[in-house]
This record gives sequence, C-alpha cells and structure tokens, in this order.
Amino acid sequence: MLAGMAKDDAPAGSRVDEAKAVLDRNWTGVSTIPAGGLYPHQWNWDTGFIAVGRSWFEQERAEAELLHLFEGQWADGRVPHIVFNPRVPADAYFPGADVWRSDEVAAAPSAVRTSGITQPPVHAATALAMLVHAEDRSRARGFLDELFPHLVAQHRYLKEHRREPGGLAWIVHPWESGLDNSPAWDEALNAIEIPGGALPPYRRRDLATSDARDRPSDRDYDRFVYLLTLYRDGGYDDARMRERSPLVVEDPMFNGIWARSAWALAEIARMTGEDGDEFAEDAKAIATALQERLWDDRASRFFPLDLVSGSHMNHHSIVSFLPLTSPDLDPKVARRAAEALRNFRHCSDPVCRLAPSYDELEGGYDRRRYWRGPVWANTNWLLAHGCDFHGHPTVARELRDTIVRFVDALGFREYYDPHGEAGYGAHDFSWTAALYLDVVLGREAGLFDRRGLSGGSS
Ligand code: 2M8
Repeated sequence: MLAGMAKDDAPAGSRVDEAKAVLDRNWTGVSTIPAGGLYPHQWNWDTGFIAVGRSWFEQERAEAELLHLFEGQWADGRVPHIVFNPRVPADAYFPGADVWRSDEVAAAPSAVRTSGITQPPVHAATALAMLVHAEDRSRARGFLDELFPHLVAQHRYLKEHRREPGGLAWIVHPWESGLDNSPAWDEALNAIEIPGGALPPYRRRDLATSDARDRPSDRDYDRFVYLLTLYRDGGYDDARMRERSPLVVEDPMFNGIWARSAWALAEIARMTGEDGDEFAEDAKAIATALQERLWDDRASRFFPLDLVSGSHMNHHSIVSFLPLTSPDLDPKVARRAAEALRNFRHCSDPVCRLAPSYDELEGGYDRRRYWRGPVWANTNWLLAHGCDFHGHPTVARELRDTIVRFVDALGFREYYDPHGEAGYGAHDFSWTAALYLDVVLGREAGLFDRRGLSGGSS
C-alpha cells in the first residue's frame, strides 16, 4: 500500500539519482528506449517526455535524441510513432519494421526504418522546456534553430493531411492516441468487422516480456494489426484512410496537445526571429474547435468524436481533460474541466490519487490493464502544466504530488494502481523517470504554479 513517504521514510523526491540512472541504462547511443524488453526502439511522444527530463542534466543527449527522432520524419512532415533501431533483432518487437515496411514508401526516409502512424505532437513544447533547463543557453538557441523547420513540417502535416473542415485533427489508430487500450476506443474498435483473410498471421511479442493481465486482449490486438495493414496497404495515404478506415476519431487529448504545440511553435518562432502568426492563429483555432466540437456542457468535459458513426464517444477517460493543455481554452471552460478532473477518481479510498486513466465507476475499468484505469505519469504531468497555466495550482500540485509519491513508494514503473497498491507494466520506464526528474527539479528551481506550459519560456 502506498504510504505518504518514500521507501525507508526517505524525504519525498529523493530518487533523483536513480531516475538519472534509469535514463542512462535505457540510452542506446542515439536515443532512449522506453524500457528494456517490451519497447526496444525509439518512440515518438516518449522521446518528447524523456528529453524534458534528460535536459536537466544532459543537454547534449536530450538534443541528440530529439534530433534522432526527427531523422525518421517523412517528406510529408509526419513524425512516425516508432523509429526502429537496426541493431535490434527483427523479432524483438511486434509489429516491427518488416511489418510497417516504410522502406517501400517514397515519402519515408531512406536512412532509417519507421512505422507509418504518428503520436501526439508534444515536441515543440519539449523544445521550449529544454531551453529553460539548458546550462548552455546559446547552444540551446542553436538547437531551436535546427529543430524549428522540423516542428513546422510536423505541424503542417497535421494541418494539411489530417485536419477535418471543423478544425481538428483525426487519428486512424488507437496507437496514434498514445492511450492505445483505453475503453474510450472500445466501441469503435468492437464495431470493426475484419474481412476474412484480411488479417495476416502474426505472433504477439509483448506477452513474452510482460504479464498478459497488463496488456490488451487478443481481440483488440487483431484490430490494431488490421488497421495497420489497411493504412500500409493503401500506401499510408491519408485521404484514402479518412474515407475507408473503420476508425477515424477526433481525440480531445491529441488535439489539446496539438494546440499546445502550435502555441509553443509561435513562441519558438518569436525567439528565432521567424514569423509565428500562423501558429498563434492555429493554436487559437484548435482551441475554438475543441470547444465547438468536443465540449460537453453537461458533463463538463470533452468527449472524442467518432467520425465514422458521427457520434461522440461518451466514456469517462482521461482524454476528456487533456484539452486543458491548450493555452487558448476559454478560462470558464478550463475552470469547469479542472473541477471535473479533481472529482474524476470516484474513489472512497483516501489514498486514491489523481488521475486515473479511466473512471473507476465506469464499465470497462480495470485497475491494472494498461490505459484502462491505472495512473500514468505523463498524463498527470501534462494536466499539471495545463492546470497551472489556467490558474488552478492546487490541482496541478496534487497531480505532481501523485507522480512523486508513486515513484518514491513503488519505483519507476510504466503505470500504477490508482489505489497505490502496486506498480505495473515495464520496470525502469523512461518517461516515468524523466517526468519525476522534471517535477522534483522543477519544484526545486521554483518553475511551477502559473509560470506557463514550459515552466517559463524565454
Ligand atoms: C504503448 O504503445 C505501444 C504501441 O505504440 C505498445 O503497446 O506496444 C503506449 O503506452 C504508448 O503510448 C507508448 O508510446 C508506447 C511506448 O512506451 O507503449
């Protein structure tokens, strides 16, 4: 059971050196893997979180790993969700490079093999945070100059290839949401009829390295693989996928993070002497579209929109609150969302913490299966920045406290039981270590509480 303090009653936040050691163990020479065994390659949004934490103590490596991710960027601007490490055996992860076959697509890079879907665009805000943490600020500014065109291309990919006329970006795979197995996607996933012969034979690799109780069901996995093959066999053509995919969703979290990213791009443009108006306007437009299309006034939260059925997906998952990361959200809407977030646990247990990935009172909740109930460091961390920005420091503090208390008591796990009874998933999980570092060191440096998304940006 989670006690108030760390192991052996050490003071809160005393595992900073261990957190750095986790990141160093997971460093491959060019990037940081999420965790040994289960995730042996470079992941997209993981890199964004990892670089924030790493930049507190290893500026050069943090820059290198972000640049390495962008070596996998396609000519159309998409940043793939995985950049494969060629030194890792082909069967170490499924679906691997041979399944995605980026080398058969003209727009994909030739130097590295990648997946073809994307993940939430956290990287522009990461780059801003890295500037704040940098020991060598002139080097950090040079890095921003180098990264800026890549970030612009990432933004324009979403705008030109993934944007619905209503103003929000859609995703075509639960893996693009980052919250792969969330009950939020159940209905849409369950509605998918896989045509006979359309599913290639495959063997799951995740179950070889982790407990089946933590991972998605075989039925869900079939649908993950089917959606992948559909996109791949259509040459990763977005217009075609928008028309034919049985899963096309406007996700509040993806779009909230996109809005934050556009806002951060405008800030970076200002610092690097570029014109940032386009991005500032886009950030506002995405926030407006979030409110118009996904805000549910009665429930005081945002619900995803299923563009195939035309209905909102009214499940009580954490994605409903992530638009708080958008700086341009109407303050009244932000206040109501922050209040609803605080009541989100529905848990009588006093150690029950903010913020589970799914509401405990809802069908589909599972306190240990990934994204179906457990608490994750990254969603708490994103929400904390959003709550600070919108003037809700108490909720922000509670969210950050949860990260520190869970890690202090249970180690650097991939995710945690919301009642604090256990950690689950991978051990030595990189983004947990990185975000713990950011919270503990950011607090020591006095960065939080109404200082803005990156903890202060110039
Ligand atoms: C999980 O997703 C991957 C597929 O991308 C998997 O289950 O194999 C998710 O938690 C995702 O958000 C994360 O980026 C990835 C690596 O940590 O693992």
